[in-house]
Amino acid sequence: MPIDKKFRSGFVAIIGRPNVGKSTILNHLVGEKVAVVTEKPETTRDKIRGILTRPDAQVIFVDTPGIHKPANLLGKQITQAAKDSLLEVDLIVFVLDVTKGVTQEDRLISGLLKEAKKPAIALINKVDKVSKSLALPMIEEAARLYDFREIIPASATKGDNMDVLLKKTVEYLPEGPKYFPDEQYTDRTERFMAGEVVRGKALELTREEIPHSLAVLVEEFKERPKKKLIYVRAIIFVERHSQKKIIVGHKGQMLKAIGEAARKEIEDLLKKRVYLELWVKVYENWRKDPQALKMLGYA
Ligand SMILES: Nc1nc2c(ncn2[C@@H]2O[C@H](COP(=O)(O)OP(=O)(O)OP(=O)(O)O)[C@@H](O)[C@H]2O)c(=O)[nH]1
Ligand SMILES: [Mg+2]
Repeated sequence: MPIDKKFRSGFVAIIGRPNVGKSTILNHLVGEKVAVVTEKPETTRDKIRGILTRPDAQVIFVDTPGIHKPANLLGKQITQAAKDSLLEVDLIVFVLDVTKGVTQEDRLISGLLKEAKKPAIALINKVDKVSKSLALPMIEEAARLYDFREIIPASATKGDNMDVLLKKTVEYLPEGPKYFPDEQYTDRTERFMAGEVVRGKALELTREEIPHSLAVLVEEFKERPKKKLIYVRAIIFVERHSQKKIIVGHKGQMLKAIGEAARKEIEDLLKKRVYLELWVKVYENWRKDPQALKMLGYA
């Protein structure tokens, strides 16, 4: 390696429709569970930065909410957040789902790419689910959407071609400074991450009934050095009483399961012991309420 090798750095937005695997890709590249992944669309609601630092480069990946036709104020605000992120990055990774083909929403997003006029890589994800003969025509179709620098078929869950994505990403970044210290892997606070884990577990464990009416507010996040643990109190908001009943479950079993799974994952993430207290509250139509969105950090 030449001694004067340049240090490259920059911001890379990961965009795409809901559920194509953006957060899975982020987590894989950064090597930590930075963003919540579930099998349900519209899991990610905030821009979340995941940071990868190597001797020769620092890449700040920006995971974004899936871009879709918004059905309410929450949807509008999160789609807008994804669109805004295109303006502040050096490179865009546009993720498509090979099992769905190129959809109407993908075309809408390629329109945003044309407006942003930024270098972009297309990542055709989930190729582990189809035969090669299906992936090839998808690459050709994707090539017609935008003048991509690269089109990479990949599987984020299997890790296939994630190394290629990273290699190409670094190649397209400019020379630049180290923006974050070596050990930092996200710009989000531990408090925020704890809330996200709770939301993820509640989504995961309750299946279809609840989908998007869930929000989590971390009311208290306190280190208790004497007891060597972190005390977390969080409220799970739902929109209706019937949903509250599902979250609490028969004799509180569901809430207990959510709490236990979330506590374990928060402990893994923060590498500290955690005491987690969960409450469930009904907040009617919070997704249409500007004040609620503000309180929950979505505005
Ligand atoms: N088979 C397969 N499944 C994948 C792959 N990548 C992601 N998934 C699954 O797809 C689902 C959605 O993944 P996410 O990473 O949450 O997708 P997302 O694009 O961040 O979704 P939103 O946040 O809702 O926009 C999860 O069940 C993942 O496990 C892949 O390469 N192959
Ligand atoms: Mg996501």
